[in-house]
Amino acid sequence: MTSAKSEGLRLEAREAKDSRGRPTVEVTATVGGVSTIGDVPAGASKGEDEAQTVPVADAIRNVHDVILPMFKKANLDLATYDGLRSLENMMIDRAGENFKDLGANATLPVSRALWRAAAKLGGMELWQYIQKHETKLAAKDTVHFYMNIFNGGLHALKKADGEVLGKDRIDVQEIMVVPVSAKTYAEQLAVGEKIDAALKALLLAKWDAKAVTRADEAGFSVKGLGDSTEAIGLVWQAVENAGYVAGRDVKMALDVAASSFYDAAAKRYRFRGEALTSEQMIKYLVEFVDRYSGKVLSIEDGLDENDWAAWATLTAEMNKRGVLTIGDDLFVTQRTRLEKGIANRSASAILIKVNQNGTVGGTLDVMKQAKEANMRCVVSHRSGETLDDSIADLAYATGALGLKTGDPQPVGDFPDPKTWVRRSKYLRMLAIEKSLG
Ligand code: 2PG
Ligand code: MG
Repeated sequence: MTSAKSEGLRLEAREAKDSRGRPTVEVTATVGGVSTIGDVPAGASKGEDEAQTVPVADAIRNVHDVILPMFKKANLDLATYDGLRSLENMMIDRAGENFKDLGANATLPVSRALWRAAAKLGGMELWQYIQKHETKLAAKDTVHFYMNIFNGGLHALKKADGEVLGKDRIDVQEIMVVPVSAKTYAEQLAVGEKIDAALKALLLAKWDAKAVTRADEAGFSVKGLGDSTEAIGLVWQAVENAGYVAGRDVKMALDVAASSFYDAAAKRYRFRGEALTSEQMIKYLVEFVDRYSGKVLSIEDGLDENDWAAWATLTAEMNKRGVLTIGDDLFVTQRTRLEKGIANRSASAILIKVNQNGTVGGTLDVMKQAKEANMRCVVSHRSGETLDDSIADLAYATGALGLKTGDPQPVGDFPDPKTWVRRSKYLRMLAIEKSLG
């Protein structure tokens, strides 16, 4: 076998486009006779403490002029787990405070490509490689698909057209269906597709076809339907029309993305045309959960990312009702914010996004930290995605509670596989399942 020492590593970075057509970074790594690709997605509703990015041209330059020479000089063996992790750590140290110097859009594509390369060098799939080396995280639990079929918030709002949240588009960013009685991943995907089709029929029966579109994460949005409560009702109706029993076969999950409509100066949530206090926002969520008792699985970012005290209250209320609270903007997949959240009992679960963290290894470390604190993990895409499907491997290897990666993108509506930035991750889960017989 050719040596996998980083002295002989090649890294080629270039500009690529994400699903919103915005420039992003893609890296090819070549080492020890294998060649792999890694890239980086982008969010629209971002937490303020996410790992920072730099302009794409700077990120590309940082890969070629800073990261690669550093790796060559270190001359570590990528065929060993230590080698991989040491190289990643060097990159983290060099990246500066919260990745501001190198940019997470330089470090993450490199990290992803290296993890894939290391797995390949060991003759393994990425999920197998993670399980082998991260024994504390390895688990066999069923991963639930968090399929976002009704889009709102910043993922649906057309600001340039003067649209207003709560009037033209719903405030809640994501209404997700989670098939809980399906026995296989293939079945989970099929359930999601059926509900997607049922929702489409429902919406087209009520609204003009021109008003019914698909938003950033491929789920539906309706121009002029601004009431989140009404949209939630329609999704339940679609679940039923598709032939499923709410609560038994399918549960609902929301990503409220409350930071995106929180007015920090006034300390009010601009929600459904009103200005709500934290207590009133909690009340809305508690009433929602009570109204659909036994049918709601989790609520993500129900409150603003810095409304720490209210988060603890919300989580206590939801714990009583068996509903998980998930911190996304709250934790930004970072150790220090998660530490604070664990100490304050702010949430019962964490959303995991590799680009919020900056590296794959760093992300796994945060997942370990969450697991040790008995918190669940939901591995997530970003609203601006690529075809990179490695988050499925991450979810599978760790037996995460969920894989949140948008609408199932039924083939009838999405005939071109190049558009399958959401579907490709679900398909990766099916492929893993199939490979295991
Ligand atoms: C979220 C994500 C993904 P964005 O808020 O959870 O659904 O959206 O990537 O825009 O932050
Ligand atoms: Mg979120």
